[in-house]
Amino acid sequence: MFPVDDTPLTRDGKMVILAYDHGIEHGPADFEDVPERADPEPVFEAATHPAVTSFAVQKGLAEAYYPSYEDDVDLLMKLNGTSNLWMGEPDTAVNCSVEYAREIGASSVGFTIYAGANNEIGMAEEFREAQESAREHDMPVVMWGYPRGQGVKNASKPAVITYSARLGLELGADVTKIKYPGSQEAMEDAVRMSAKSKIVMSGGSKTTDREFLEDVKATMNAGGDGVAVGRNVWQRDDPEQILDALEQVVFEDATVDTALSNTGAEGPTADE
Ligand code: FBP
Repeated sequence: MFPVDDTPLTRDGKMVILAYDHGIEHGPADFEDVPERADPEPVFEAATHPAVTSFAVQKGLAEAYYPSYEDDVDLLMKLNGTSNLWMGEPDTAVNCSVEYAREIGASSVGFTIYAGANNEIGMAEEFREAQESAREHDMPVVMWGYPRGQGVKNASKPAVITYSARLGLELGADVTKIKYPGSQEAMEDAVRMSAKSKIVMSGGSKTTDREFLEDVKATMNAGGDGVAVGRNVWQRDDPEQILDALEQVVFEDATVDTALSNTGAEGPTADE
């Protein structure tokens, strides 16, 4: 097994990956409520927070901004991605090679596979090439495990999410990023299925501080290894505050209440 714990992707074997590839995946809609975050600069700044183990972006942002941040930010290059304007079956284009990611300064790479889509086979074959190339360069591989497409009736079903956790292990991902399957028990199943491959929870659309941290805490309690989060950090008014709280929950085993009161990040509860 690749020694992912000895790489900058992890700290004490755990991860807070800050994701900012939404401009390609979702488009300008994700910046509507936070127009200032369409500018990559403040989000690169947020990635310098000590809680963030790696920052996941596409090639264009890395080329344009990473040179100013290479001393303070660890780069996870997302190798594939497709716009929301694409109306076919879920599929994704390979936009960057592992070699070029390394050249720009990435220490790890990320790759989406839409299991259940008509082109699952093509994506898995592209993944093979990237995974083997990453091995040659001693770079960890994070799989964005997002089952969707014709073969998937309900992408939120725990059994489907657990299957994608297993897929990560079987295809040679060091870390598989999965949606939160709805409960700690379901996350325990996913963690069990991923065996030696690590699991991080995908942040999802913006919720309250408490709801988000509760899911992260349940993931850690289930034996998960951290979080890969975008909107729940950079769509907030104060990304630093939620990153302070994440630091406590992921790396210091704090309860959600403790993290919220220590950081002043107490947002409204779900019923308020
Ligand atoms: P979020 O925490 O904002 O969900 O970001 C994680 C992420 O995987 C991004 O890397 C990616 O752009 C997005 O979610 C994909 O989301 P969706 O499942 O809506 O396509």
